Amino acid sequence: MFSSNEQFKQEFIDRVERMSGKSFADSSERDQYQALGNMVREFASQNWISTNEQYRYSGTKQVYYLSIEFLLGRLLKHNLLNLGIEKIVEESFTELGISLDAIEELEADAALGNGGLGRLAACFLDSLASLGLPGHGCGIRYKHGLFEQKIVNGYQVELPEHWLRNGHVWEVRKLDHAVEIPFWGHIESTMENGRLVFHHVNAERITAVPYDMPVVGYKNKTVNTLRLWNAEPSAYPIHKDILKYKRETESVSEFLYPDDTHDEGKILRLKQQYFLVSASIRSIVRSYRKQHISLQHFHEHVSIHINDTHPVLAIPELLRFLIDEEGYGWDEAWEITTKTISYTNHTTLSEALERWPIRIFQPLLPRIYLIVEEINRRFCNELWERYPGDWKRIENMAIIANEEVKMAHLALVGSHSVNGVAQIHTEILKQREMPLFYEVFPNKFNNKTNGITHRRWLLKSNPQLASLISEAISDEWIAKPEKLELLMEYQDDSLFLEQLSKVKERNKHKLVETITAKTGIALDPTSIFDIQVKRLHAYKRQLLNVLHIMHLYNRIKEDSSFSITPRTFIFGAKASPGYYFAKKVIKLINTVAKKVNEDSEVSKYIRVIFLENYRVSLAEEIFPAADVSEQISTASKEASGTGNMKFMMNGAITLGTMDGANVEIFERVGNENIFTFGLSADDVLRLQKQGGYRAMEYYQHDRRIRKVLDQLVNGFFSEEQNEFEAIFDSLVAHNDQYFVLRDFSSYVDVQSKVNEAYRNQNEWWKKSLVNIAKSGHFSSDRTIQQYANEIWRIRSNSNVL
Ligand code: F58
Repeated sequence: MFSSNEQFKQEFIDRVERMSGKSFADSSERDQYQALGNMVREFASQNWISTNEQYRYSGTKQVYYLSIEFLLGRLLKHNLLNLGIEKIVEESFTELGISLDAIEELEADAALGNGGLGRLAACFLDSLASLGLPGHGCGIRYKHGLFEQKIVNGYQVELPEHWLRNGHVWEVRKLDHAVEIPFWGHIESTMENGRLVFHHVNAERITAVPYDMPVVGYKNKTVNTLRLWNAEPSAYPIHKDILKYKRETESVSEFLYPDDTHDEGKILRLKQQYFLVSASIRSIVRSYRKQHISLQHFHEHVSIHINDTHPVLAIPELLRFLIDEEGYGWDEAWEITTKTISYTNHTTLSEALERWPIRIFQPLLPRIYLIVEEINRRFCNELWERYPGDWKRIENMAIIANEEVKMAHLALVGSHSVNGVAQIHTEILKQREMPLFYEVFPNKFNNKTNGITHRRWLLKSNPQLASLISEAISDEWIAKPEKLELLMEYQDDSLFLEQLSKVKERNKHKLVETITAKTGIALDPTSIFDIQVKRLHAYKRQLLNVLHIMHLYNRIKEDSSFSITPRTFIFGAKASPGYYFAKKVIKLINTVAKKVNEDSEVSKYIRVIFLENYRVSLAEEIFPAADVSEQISTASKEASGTGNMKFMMNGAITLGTMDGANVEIFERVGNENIFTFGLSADDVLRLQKQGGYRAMEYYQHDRRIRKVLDQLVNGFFSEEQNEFEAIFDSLVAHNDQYFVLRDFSSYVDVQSKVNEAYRNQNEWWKKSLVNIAKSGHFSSDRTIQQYANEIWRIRSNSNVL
């Protein structure tokens, strides 16, 4: 389309003027952003249409990835890169005196997710399209994405996020594909031609309107679709109070994770979940129907994947569709459904498994509830035949028990594949968390270790490293990330290692500029950049990191001969708004940061930064600048982690527990290229069974721990005396469920090994190089290819490529 810079510039200028109604000279950066975005989307549209046509005519099997979260971040540069037009745009902009970076800044992050689970979905979409695989996303078009975080006086304050304020150039509203979703009301049944037929009477209907976004594959002409559903009032409301109905309807796609501490919030979340799956299944069937009349072979042409249990109602909804709307009998409908649906589990924390009270579920989704009851009845009967008299086991495995619907049980029973997201996680699911289900369905369980898209997390966000790599081993690694391994040849090439260190230095400078501009705090780019960025959660143990910093502070103060390699500790994390403990940890990090940074003696060695509003676009600046990647979860609790992979790919060294994907990073880079510490997952699980360890003894007998913990409550930080009492209590009074004090000593030791290691620069950059070289395995292309081959059984459509 753009054969030369001249042609691009002319079209761009015309477009800016046509869209803004201003002369190009008078146009604003926003006008330019809008024009560029539109041009790029139109450009992608040609391939979007042809990809859809190819899929339709070839009848190739399609996969739909249903997820309550898609943490996309910005799309402009990503799309330019994947379409292969970033060079022409960059050069033309330079000629026009426009900064592409400044234009990119105008795009709001699409933050329709809160962490790894949502970002994984976004990486998967990129890999599906880039591998030419027919895979599409289905989600919700939340009006407000994840809240914007402000830090006020050290505390997290949440502000509503407005990514749609200026519209979103990448989406296309498809009103003609809207569908109606029923809630509430009641079910009546009649006999018709010898069949029991169910009618949903007096239902309140919500219109689901799709907004489609193109998902552009990397230079391969494939453009898949991310379909996000918007909730709108139905044209035929039965409600008397129209305003109330409108408000309630729109609230369904208003917020990601509404507060569910009360029933109203719970109802809204469940409504969102059914809204997503029902709308998606209707649209999937509609598209399937363009080539097939009967749904008998649906599972041979369609795979539906559910990302965690949030979309698990896809199981009863597909059954309902087949039985109520298509007239299938239960057994046939059940077979089609289970063969269509596969499920990923993302947590070992049993408290995180979703359950819905019947009193909420049944009235909101009366027909779906009847179907879940029937699934449960049949499943319990089967169990009874297999384990006669074993009531306890059946109760533990039932889908409905203790007045609740257990969503994970529904997913395990109603799908043909259940996967964990790292080897250790899958083993824990099989052996410890779901052993009863593993015994019944051993063949359903499988592992798919997570991955990240190397195109966004290396090629786009760290262009200098990408070029250095390509100069050395050619750019073959972009299509085949496992080729990064060729870098191993440069382990002893001191010139290459020197260049690697220079790239890191420049990335650190860039991050320092961003931080200083935001906080006014000057940082030393020659210090070790030690970074922990992730959701704030007790099991991720940001607390262990900050307790260690407090300990370092004490060491520097106590012992004038104590010297360490200067280190900058950087944190970024959002705490869920209702999570009291997590918010206290944020306050503690900020309090310690202030004390450290303002102390001239201590700040010679260490500095602490809490980066406000951690999000995808900020992450893209952070990973390339890291030396040390903090992955310090209590072993057995982090299902996989994906930040660990992003750090590794950018040459940071992992400092971590043997948890989640850290274990597989360890296996690949070897002991000398990673710093591990702490209890193993087996230790933790064994101790937990015995009721934990004695945290109080560690407090009493380790004077380093005692000193730090006392400082939490003795006013040392000149804060209110009881500010950090809850943290102190979690460790001592409540016996430290996350083994923070137990792992403290081991963590201090490994941290001092990091200091030592950094002193030998040549060795350090060698470690860094090995990490980059071994990171290709953690590309989501590998992960997606495994899902495609082993679960979905889809193939790339070679005509599309
Ligand atoms: C994350 N889960 C896991 N959940 O914690 C992480 O280990 C894994 O790498 C990642 O999934 C991808 O598999 C996660 O992000 C959530 O955000 C929950 C969503 C529902 C509300 C509670 C948090």
